[in-house]
Amino acid sequence: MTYALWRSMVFSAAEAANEAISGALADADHDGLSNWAEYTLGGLPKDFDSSSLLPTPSIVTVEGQSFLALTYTTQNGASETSVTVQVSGDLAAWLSGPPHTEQFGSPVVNANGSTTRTFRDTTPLNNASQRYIRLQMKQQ
Ligand SMILES: [Ca+2]
Repeated sequence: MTYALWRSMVFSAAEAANEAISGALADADHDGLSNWAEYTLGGLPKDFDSSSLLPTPSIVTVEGQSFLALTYTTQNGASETSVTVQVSGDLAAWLSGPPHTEQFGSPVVNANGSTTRTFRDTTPLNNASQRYIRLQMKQQ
């Protein structure tokens, strides 16, 4: 589903024609998530629902070592967006993909068709003075 199709489904015709309401960077419900993030994460852009959509950080243990992890859910069929978990030791250089991050556990397909995934940092917390993790969403 393209952003344009989603936009036409979740907004009225008048709202869909108004960039300030339904544009990708607008936040129609003022919940802190842009419409693009709502499209990516399966939100309802006219419901104040960001708290249930935000990625969830955690610490996971692998072979006795602790790692930062991030769990997030994406809307299936959001065809124009890509999601990447990124890690950093200094908030300046953000890295993703092998060898910096790896999937933790298997993806879970939810009853509503969305998919929940967890990715973890590959740098152990015990070996680093600081580690950070975030979710990047971008148009593809
Ligand atoms: Ca919003």
